[in-house]
Amino acid sequence: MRKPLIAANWKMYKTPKESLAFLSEFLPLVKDHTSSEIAIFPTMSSLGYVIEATKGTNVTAGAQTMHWLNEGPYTGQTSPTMLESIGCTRVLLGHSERRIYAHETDEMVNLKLKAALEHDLIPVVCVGETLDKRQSGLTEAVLCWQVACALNGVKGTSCGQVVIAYEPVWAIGTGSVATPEQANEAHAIIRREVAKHLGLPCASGMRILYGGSVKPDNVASLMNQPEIDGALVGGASLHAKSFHEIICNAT
Ligand code: G2H
Repeated sequence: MRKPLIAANWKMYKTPKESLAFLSEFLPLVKDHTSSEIAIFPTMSSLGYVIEATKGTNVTAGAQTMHWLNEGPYTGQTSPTMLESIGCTRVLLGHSERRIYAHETDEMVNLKLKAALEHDLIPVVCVGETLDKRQSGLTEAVLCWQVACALNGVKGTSCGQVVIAYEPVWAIGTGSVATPEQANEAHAIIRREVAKHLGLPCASGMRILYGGSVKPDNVASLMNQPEIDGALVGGASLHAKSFHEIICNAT
């Protein structure tokens, strides 16, 4: 049985003060929630504050990206060791906005995934096709390629914590959500590919989240699909009430 994970990706929104204001409204709303795991990925400047404020609660926090090395002359980067040192337990990898604007490649995502596993950071690896690729009938090829690259050299024995997020690029922040059936089909493709690399037990235990214009009114139909194990929520996670509503409607 895969426990759902509902995660907020705050992208480049919220100062530390705004992040803490969100939490003071949000934490009481979800304090008795047990049917899914809840995670928040704030900006790097808010991460330490969010980790401190969520200690001892049912909400965990993670970074939106990281480098794969522990230290070095890489201006602007944060390492896995540094994340570990502030009590960070999760990291988002390969989000399409990182792939597009920071030129993150499949090879980098793979290095980051292996580094995350070495440091006991629970990775959420994002994959997804562009509209162009979908319209050219290449959705399956893109997803299998991205999953295969990300998992290259990862052992089935260390995959227990890996989460994958399917985020069709054409559905991100656009309001055009994938239909539940489209999403389910993509998740099934991803799970089959994971099984090829890491074995069936690992694939059937792995959580695959859907991301892309998730809202309080569409999350239930997505979560009703057998292959969908949670959601990665951007815009609708920025307000405590709507993120709480998503969490309630998801399970
Ligand atoms: C996809 C998603 C969160 P939004 O990027 O990762 O954002 O829900 O705003 O489409």
